[in-house]
Amino acid sequence: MKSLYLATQNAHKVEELSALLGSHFRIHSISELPISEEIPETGLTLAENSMQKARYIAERFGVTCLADDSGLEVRALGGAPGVFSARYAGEPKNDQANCSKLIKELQGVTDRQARFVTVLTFHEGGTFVQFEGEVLGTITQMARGDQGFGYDPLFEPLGENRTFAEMTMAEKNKIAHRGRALEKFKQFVDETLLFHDE
Ligand code: ITT
Repeated sequence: MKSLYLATQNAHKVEELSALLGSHFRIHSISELPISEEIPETGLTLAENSMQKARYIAERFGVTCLADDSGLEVRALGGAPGVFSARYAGEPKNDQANCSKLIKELQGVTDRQARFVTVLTFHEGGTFVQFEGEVLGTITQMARGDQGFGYDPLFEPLGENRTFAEMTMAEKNKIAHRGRALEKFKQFVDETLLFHDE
């Protein structure tokens, strides 16, 4: 089975990605690599940042890796926080402060439509390929639930009356942005048969 490094410093992403990829790869976290600094993210789009994270790890350590850049886009806020989702309330990254800011920004706003988007970058031997996944939903008036991470307590996917934070990881993974992008990646892996011999 081929080794795959997850080019993320977010433990929740590692958990979600590992749960869905474990049968395809021997999964490694980059906490196993000698890296203490934050991986730079200076792009203006999710695709750029995802690529930047994958290249940073692939080029420094010569490993096959998968990076994830994700964001929440809120229609009434013109797509914000978007690519700035992790630091919406400023430095240092803080999920609770981000959620509080979002609730405040949407006070009295009736259009609550939003979407989560993930761009995955698979980097191997100097080449790369990207996969996108999205999920549509609405932003609730108040935080609900204690599962997941980030904006999960405020996001109710379309057709559901629970937020992502009120679902198990398996329930969220089935319908969420990251799970959908991963399904495309797994299909690519199966179709290209690149990894079946190792
Ligand atoms: P890495 O860059 O190390 O992967 P990060 O947390 O900084 O970790 P991003 O740059 O992709 O990741 O930031 C995305 C932010 O969007 C993240 O911090 C959360 O606030 C939010 N987010 C992403 N996916 C989410 C999800 O599935 N549920 C809730 N919030 C999510």
